[in-house]
Amino acid sequence: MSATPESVLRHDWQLAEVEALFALPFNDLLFKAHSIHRQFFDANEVQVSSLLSIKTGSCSEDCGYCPQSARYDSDLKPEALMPVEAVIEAAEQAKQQGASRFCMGAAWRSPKDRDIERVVEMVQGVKALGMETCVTLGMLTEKQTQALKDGGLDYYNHNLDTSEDYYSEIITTRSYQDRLDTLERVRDAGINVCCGGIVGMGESETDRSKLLLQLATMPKHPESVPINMLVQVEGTPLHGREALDPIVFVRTIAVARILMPASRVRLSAGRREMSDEMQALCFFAGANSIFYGDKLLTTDNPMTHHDQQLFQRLGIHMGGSSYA
Ligand code: SAM
Ligand code: DTB
Ligand code: SF4
Repeated sequence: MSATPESVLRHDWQLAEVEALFALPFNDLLFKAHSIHRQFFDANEVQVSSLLSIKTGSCSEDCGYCPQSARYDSDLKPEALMPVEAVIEAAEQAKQQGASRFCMGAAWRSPKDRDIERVVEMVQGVKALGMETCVTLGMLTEKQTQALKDGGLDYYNHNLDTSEDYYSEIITTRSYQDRLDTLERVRDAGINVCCGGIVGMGESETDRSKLLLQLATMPKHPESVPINMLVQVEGTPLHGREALDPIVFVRTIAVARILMPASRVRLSAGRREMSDEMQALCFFAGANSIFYGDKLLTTDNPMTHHDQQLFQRLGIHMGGSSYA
């Protein structure tokens, strides 16, 4: 992103324009998205991030998709915040596999100040390996955000998940505005923003358009935009939702690429349920980042050797830097 002047990026997208993109014939949409992708990025390069759940389960929130909520019976074993050394060891392994960024996720509504101290030690240890760092810890205060920035954190992940209209159908224990407030704090502190959402939760086409519109009309586009396909976990309220048409998923990636041309669009959760061919279409449509490693936070991801083979078959190379 650093090489792209803000002036070439639009922040004034209108809902009708986004809906018109979604409605384009598939080939026209993909051609447009791919052409834009090539103007901003090496079309054969994909950035890879690995995930680790540093604190698992027992979360007080009621996010309807999430196996880590204490309210649902998802068969998950809760685990306290990990020791720093174990986290660094996991990061080392991810680096050996080829990951350039290490993302640490905690099942918190919001962290306590003493948690932040330990997370900062993790960030420093992972950075010392030469990897980029990302954490996702829930809502932050200004003081906590500053502590993370001072500790050298590169990215903060905080997803909007869906449109403001649909949000209360999925989560009732916090508001859309709470999310926006944390995102603003992160941006103001000078930490790169990783923000996206989940599709396949039963939302409408307009909800998907509104989510992307919300992201693309932020004063600065998020540097990373994860597009997750709902991973359906037994015991969660969203288990059993009708699966999203894969073509609509590819369209969502393409529209994200067009609206936010200089951002990394991440083909995130849900790849295990996708065919190789569908993933190839997503890369053509503008996805240029993935979560890599056998596990997401608590659910399975494709095996690394499978992803390596897929990249080889597609002539894709793993990118080191997250910037264009
Ligand atoms: N507790 C923090 C929070 O919610 O911001 C950080 C961890 S939370 C697990 C990180 C993100 O994972 C969520 O915002 C959501 O977008 C995504 N996520 C969780 N469960 C998912 C699922 N079953 N399928 C797809 N994405 C999911
Ligand atoms: C994001 O957008 N997706 C990741 C990461 N950011 C933190 C999490 C996906 C979680 C999928 C369900 C699980 O494994 O628990
Ligand atoms: Fe908790 Fe985050 Fe899961 Fe929501 S998404 S239940 S806040 S871990």
